[in-house]
Amino acid sequence: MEANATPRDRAASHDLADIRAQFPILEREVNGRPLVYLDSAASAQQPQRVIDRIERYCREQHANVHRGAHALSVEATEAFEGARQLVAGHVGVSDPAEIVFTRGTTESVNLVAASWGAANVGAGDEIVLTKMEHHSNIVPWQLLARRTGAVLRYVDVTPDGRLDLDDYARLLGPRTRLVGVTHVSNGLGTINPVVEITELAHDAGALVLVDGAQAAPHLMVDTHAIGCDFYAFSGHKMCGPTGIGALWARRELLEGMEPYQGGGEMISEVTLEGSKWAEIPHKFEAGTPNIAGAVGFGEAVAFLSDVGHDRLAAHEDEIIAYALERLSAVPGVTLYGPRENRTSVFSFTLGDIHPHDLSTILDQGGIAIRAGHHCNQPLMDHMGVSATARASFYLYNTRAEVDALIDGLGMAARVFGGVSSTE
Ligand code: C6P
Repeated sequence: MEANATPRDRAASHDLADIRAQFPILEREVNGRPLVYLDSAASAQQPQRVIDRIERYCREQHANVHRGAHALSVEATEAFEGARQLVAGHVGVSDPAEIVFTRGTTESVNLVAASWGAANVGAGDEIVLTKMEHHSNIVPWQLLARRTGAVLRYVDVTPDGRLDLDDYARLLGPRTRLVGVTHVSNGLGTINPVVEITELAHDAGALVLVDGAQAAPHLMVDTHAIGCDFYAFSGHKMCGPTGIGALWARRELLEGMEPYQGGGEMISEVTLEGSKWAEIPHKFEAGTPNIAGAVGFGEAVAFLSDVGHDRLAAHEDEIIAYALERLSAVPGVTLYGPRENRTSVFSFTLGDIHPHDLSTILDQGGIAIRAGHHCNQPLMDHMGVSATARASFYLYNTRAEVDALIDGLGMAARVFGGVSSTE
């Protein structure tokens, strides 16, 4: 802590130390150096209480859900359904039946494309996506378009990394059935104006699916305030385990949709001639679900809620401002994405050093970043690069870790004999 730190700075630093202490992985070393984990946009770390909750479930409560009349099955079902309620609350939803547990954002989008899409999208109908979508909000729609003859249209991205809303307005038309948009770009950090986007889509008679994978961990999300129709997100980006996520949709939409997969759990009656479906959300949860994952996901959102949105947001603002200041001052760094209305995910290149080389050098110093196309190939094509380096921060990251990243970039520039700016 700097010598001229104010009492407020000291309180914030104590607070951060308290949060970091809850994440055991942050104590480990990588390549002989303290771990600096700057890859939370790919997968965030889990606090001890999430690890403990999953362990307690496995050790004391494990049984299949919704099936047995025995005590363990009842307890497991309560834990599973309790988690659904917690996850619902995290996105401002009061009816837990509107939350379908999925494997994550990818499966949530596939569910909507396969179920709602098959029933509502035909030849010549249009689906409007954006050039900054993650592959999981593009490929399921391409599959649907191949099956149905629907047409995909993509909203342009401005040079400063925002959606071109004039282009969006132009693309909407009488054939638009659905707009799919990411709430926060995983490649640029841009926070998209999803309320305005939803209003325009609804005026055109289209539904809206918001990909919340990078928003639910950072922003106060209220699906009703957004007004959208579907909201998809993943547990592992918000301090929960992998293999679990959720789809939110309005009750009447879910009730009107056909099941995504068939099997056990999702039926109320099966005869050799046909079947009747279970009530929502079970209609969309065929087979034994990821019970331990759901329980861990519930604990993760309870953890985030205990930390509190104000604390999360204040920390995020501080890290964004500091990282922007320091990264922008590094000779040869090209930073992608907007300066404002963004989250703490920073894509950049350093001169002509390949992002994979950059990430290897940083890894030698214990610094974990991601390098590549980040499942954003159309966005990369649009920006004219094949890959970027990406540092992403979360509630446990410190200013000292921003400094470590900057020092690591200095080291990489020296190893590669200086950098020539690509700008
Ligand atoms: N992005 C990243 O490093 P899954 O894999 O289903 O949990 O989430 C997919 C997904 C969907 N939308 C957005 C905006 C995302 O960022 C992701 C996951 C990770 O950026 C892994 S590619």
